[in-house]
Amino acid sequence: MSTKRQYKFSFGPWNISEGADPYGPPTRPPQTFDWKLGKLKELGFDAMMFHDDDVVPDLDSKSAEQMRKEAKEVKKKLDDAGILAEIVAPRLWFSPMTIDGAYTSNDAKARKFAVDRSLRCIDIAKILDCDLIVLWLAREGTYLREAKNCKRSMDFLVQAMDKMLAYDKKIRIAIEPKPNEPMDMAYIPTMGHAMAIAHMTSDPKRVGGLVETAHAFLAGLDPADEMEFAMSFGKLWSVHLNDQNGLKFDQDKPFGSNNLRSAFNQVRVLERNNFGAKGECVAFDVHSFRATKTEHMVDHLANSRKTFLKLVEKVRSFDDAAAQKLIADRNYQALDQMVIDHLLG
Ligand code: XLS
Ligand code: MG
Repeated sequence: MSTKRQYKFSFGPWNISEGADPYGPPTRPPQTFDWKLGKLKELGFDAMMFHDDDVVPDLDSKSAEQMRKEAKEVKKKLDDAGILAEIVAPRLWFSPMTIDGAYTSNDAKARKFAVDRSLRCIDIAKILDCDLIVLWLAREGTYLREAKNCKRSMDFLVQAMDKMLAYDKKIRIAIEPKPNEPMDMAYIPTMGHAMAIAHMTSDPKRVGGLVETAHAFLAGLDPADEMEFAMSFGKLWSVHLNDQNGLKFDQDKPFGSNNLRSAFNQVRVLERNNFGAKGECVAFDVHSFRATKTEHMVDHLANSRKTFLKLVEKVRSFDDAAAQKLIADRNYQALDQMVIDHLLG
């Protein structure tokens, strides 16, 4: 294994899941936070990503003092394990307040709830020594476009982010685009939309992006291009690597499980843009298959990391000079076969 630049890896407590889906109950027993943290360390990961209520369960029912107490307890566990908190995301999609949207709800009370909850998320992040807030805009969209007004929704999103940027001068926001699910049509579906709205905020240099492989596929886009587009702005601040088999519900399959050529190109763009050099983590936002047995319930994380590292070696051993000669000769058939041969070799 090359000893060149190393990557830092991350996953969230929700990535060790019990296998329930909309059509059936759990197939595996729930595990404790301590068990999951122990497994994260055992598997050679460096950081954990969080929703705010992964740190402080039932957050909306907790006082500021209780929230701080519980967040400090988690921080101590992370410190004792030598594990970083990579990101904290406000989980705005469960509350009855956000049934019709959070930041872009038609109801001003819901919009206020969403911002207030996001400021508490920032409080939690600060206690975990984390400066990166991820906004996956789960409920920002519509079931029918006539119910909302896109320009008004963009104004609401900018206002919400401006309140977060004003609340704490160090915090950064990474928008995680997704074109749908749970909404029929989401706002901010791609990295292009995320970069555009970032430039409408009061402090654009503190608003960047996070690309999730499956979300790019769901938008009919190439995840590697979405990543390199964000990196062309210097604004790819995390990635959620996983995989997806076609345009259906977000499968969060293990990295490389379906689209190995795409996985190779995702790693290739991260490599050539020195992703991670400023502390960015490679996170695997993956789930076990529902049929996975309890004794194998973290293997999808170990496998995703193993596949990533094998592809790093494939990228580093790819004959770029030979590829450049074929490109100069516009011999793309040979280039195509060269990549295939390299991946199969
Ligand atoms: C869902 C998102 C979610 C965020 C964190 O599709 O990927 O997992 O990354 O809430
Ligand atoms: Mg994700």
